[in-house]
Amino acid sequence: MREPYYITTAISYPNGRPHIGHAYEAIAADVIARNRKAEGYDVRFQTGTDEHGLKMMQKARELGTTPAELATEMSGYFRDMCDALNVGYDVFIRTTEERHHAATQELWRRMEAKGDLYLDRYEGWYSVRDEAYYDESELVTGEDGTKLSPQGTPVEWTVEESWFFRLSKYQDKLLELYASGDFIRPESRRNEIARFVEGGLRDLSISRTSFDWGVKVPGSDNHVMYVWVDALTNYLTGLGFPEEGGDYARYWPAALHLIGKDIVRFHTVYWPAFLMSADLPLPRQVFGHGFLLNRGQKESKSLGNVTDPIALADAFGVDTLRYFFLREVAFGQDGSWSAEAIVTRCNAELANSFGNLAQRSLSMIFKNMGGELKAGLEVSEADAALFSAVSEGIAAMRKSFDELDFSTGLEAWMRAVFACNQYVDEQAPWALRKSDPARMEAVLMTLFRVVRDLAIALRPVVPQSIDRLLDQMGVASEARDYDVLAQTDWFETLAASGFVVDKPQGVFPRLELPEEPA
Ligand code: ME8
Repeated sequence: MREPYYITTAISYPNGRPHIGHAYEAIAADVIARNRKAEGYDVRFQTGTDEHGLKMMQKARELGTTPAELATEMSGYFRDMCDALNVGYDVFIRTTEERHHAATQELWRRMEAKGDLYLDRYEGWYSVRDEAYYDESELVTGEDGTKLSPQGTPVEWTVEESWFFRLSKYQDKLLELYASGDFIRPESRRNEIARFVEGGLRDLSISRTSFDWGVKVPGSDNHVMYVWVDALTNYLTGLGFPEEGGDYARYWPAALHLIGKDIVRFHTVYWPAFLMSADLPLPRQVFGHGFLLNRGQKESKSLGNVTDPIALADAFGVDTLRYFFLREVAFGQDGSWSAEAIVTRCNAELANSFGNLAQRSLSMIFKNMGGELKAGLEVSEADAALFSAVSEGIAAMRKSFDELDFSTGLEAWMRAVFACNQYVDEQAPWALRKSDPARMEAVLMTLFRVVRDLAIALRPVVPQSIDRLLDQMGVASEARDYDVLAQTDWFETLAASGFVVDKPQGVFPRLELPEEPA
C-alpha cells in the first residue's frame, strides 16, 4: 500500500482576485505534490478560500455587496487560477461550506471539553487588516507617530466580551515540539517562533461579538469564532472530520502545510496548540516560504504594479512560469521576478539547453535513422560516463526536491543537461553519419535514453511540456514516475515495440520580451 502524503496550501482570502504570491504558493505546492506522486506516494492536495472575518465584511461593504456573494465570485477566480496554472488539487475547500462549520464547531467542543476555553473580556490592540491582536510591545510607530502592527498595519484599541483559549498552558509542549524535529522550516523561521514562544504566551481571544460573519460558537449564539480558528480547521474539514474514518484516517496528520512567512505564527503556535487541546495528531511539518516581489518591490494597488498571474502565464507560458519560480527563488527566502528575468532564465535553460538537446537528439534520430530505435549497441566509455553523470545529477536533484530545496535541485538537473550538451559536441554525431554510422547510432541512442530520464525528473515542474516530449518519445503515460528511472530494459522493450520517432516538435519555445506598453 502506498504511503499517504497530505499537502495543503494556505486558504486565500477571496477579498480580491488572486495575485502573484497566491500563484507562487499554489505552483510550489503543486510541484511538491507531483514530485511525491512520482516518488510513489498516495498524495492528497488541498487548497481553497478563507471566506469569513472582518476583512471580508468590510470589503463587501465597500463594494456594495454581501460577503457571501463576494466570496463566491472571488473564490471562483482562485479556482480558475489553479486550472490555468495546471495546479492539480484534489480538494478545493470554501470555509462557508456547511461541513466546515460542523467541523470547526466540533473542534471547538473538544477544546471546551478539555477545559481550555473560558469567557472573559478582551481589550487590546487589534489590527483589522491582519485580523489579529498584538501586544503593546510588538507595536511599531508609523511615520506620522501612529501605532502600527509589526506588519505595518493600523491597530485600534478594542474592548469586547470574548471566549479565550488557554494558549499559555501549551508553551512548554510547543517548545518541545519545535526542539524535537523539523516541525517548522526553514530553520530561520523555527528560531524566530521559538524565541517568540520562549518569551511567554498569553491566552488567545478566539471569539468576536462585534460582527456575525463567521462560524457560530456552540452554545453562545452571539459569538462567532475568531477567523483563524475557523481558517486553520479547513485542513481537517477537507478530510471529512469529525468523521474519523475514511479520508481523515487515511491522510491525517498532514505531511506538510505550505504557507507564506507572514502566517507562520498562526500555523506553528495556535494550530498545534488547538490540536493538542483537542487530542488530535499534529501535522508533521509547516514550511514558511518567502514572498515574491516584483523587481524587488511588494506588489500593491498604490504602486500600480499588481500582476494578474493568469495574464503572466498567458504571456510566457504556464510551464515557463512554473520553472522560473522554482529555479529562481531559493525556497524559503524572498524572491523577485521581472519579465526580463523570466525570459533570460527560461531561454537559457529550458529552450537553449534542455529543449535544444531534446530537439536535436530526436531530429537526428528521425533524419539519420528513419526514427527507428536500436537496442544492443556497444556502450563506449564516454556513453557510460554520461549515463553516470545524468543519474548522479538526477539523484542529487531528487534529494534536494525531497528537502524542498528546488533551486539547488534544478541546478543539479541543469548540470546533467550541460553534461549531455557537452557530450553531443564532443561526439559530434552529425560528423559520424558517413565516417562511422554504427557509432552515430550508439550516440543517438545514448541521447535518447538520457533525455527520457532528464524529462521524467523535470516532469513535476513542467508537466505539460514534458508530457508532450515524452509522447513524442513513445514513453507510455503510465511509465512516467521515478520508478522507471531504475528500469534497465525499458529501452530494449520500446525499441522492440516498433515505435518510430516522428519529426519532432520543440516543446520549449524561445521567448521574446513583450513590447513595453506605450
Ligand atoms: O493569509 N508572495 O490569506 P492570503 C508569496 N487566509 N506568497 C504570498 C504573497 C507574496 N507576495 N502574499 C501572500 C491568508 N502570500 C489567510 C490564510 S490559512 C489557514 C489562512 C501567501 O490570501 C501568504 O503568505 O492573505 C499565504 O500563505 C497565502 O499567500 C494566502 O494569503
